[in-house]
Amino acid sequence: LGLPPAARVNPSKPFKPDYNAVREAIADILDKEGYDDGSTGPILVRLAWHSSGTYDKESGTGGSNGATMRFGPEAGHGANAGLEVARDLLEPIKKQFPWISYSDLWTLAGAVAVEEMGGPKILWRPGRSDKAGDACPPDGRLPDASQGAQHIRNIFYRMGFNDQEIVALSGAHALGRCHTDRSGYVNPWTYSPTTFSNLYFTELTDTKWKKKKWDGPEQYENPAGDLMMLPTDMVLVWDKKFKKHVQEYAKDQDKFFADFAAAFSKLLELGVPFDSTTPKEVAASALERRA
Ligand code: HIF
Repeated sequence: LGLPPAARVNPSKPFKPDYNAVREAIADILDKEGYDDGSTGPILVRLAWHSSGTYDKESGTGGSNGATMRFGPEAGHGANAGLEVARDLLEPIKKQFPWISYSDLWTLAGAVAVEEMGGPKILWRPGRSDKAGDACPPDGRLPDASQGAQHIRNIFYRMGFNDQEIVALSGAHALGRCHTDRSGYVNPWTYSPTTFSNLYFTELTDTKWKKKKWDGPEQYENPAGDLMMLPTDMVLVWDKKFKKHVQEYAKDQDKFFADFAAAFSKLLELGVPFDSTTPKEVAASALERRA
């Protein structure tokens, strides 16, 4: 019938997927004592982004539809180092709700993580289906942190984003940290890496960033040496067109939240062939339910 197995159990009771239950289950795995800064939220945001950011608007390939990072070629791409941690975290939830596709689950996890860490509501709707390993996008679709403004534009314009959206998305680096054993870089971008805020932009504009003296890859550090910026982060203040948006978001957190929510939702939906009848939002967020 093409229906999920659960739909066939009791034909008199039509199967209705409970996305709110999945949201609750995701919210419940975020706090994790002893892991990084105490939250798995940041790495779930990174998984949602890396599974979506392979999209190429010309060929229509890549993007979140497919969850092809389950397979060897894509899981092994250098940019995805460490993301097995996030995929493994979601595996018990996939087992608990076998009717949800990995691609819907990974993107929903990113949206729920942003919301639960204090960020804006991210409009999310289901409709992604999982593809086989031969649908893996080629390596090199995700950005390289050691490069400059032209590279960032090439990568994000290929997905269909503009300069303002690039800067808005970049505010997600308020979250999480770099790991020497994953990317080679070290440290978080802000002092509140488990709270979604506009601190990334205030750090960029207010702090004196200097090139870090070490054997590792080129990165920038604050005077205390405990916060970091990647070369691709510094580009946002070195490039005048990017910088004006950085300054706006540093001053106006509400504007940042609204623009981030729009751009992140767009990112998670790139290349997804939604049925035109799918409502833009199917479920209240876990946060709203708990309120
Ligand atoms: Fe990241 N990003 N990102 N990123 N990223 C890292 C970590 C996170 C780039 C590079 C890196 C975005 C854009 C870019 C998050 C979310 C987003 C790391 C460190 C690198 C090197 C990985 C590690 O060592 O563990 C580059 C070059 C980007 C293009 C400018 C997005 C906008 C900011 C799209 C985005 O949402 C998150 C969250 C993390 C933290 C992960 C963690 O484990 O804590």
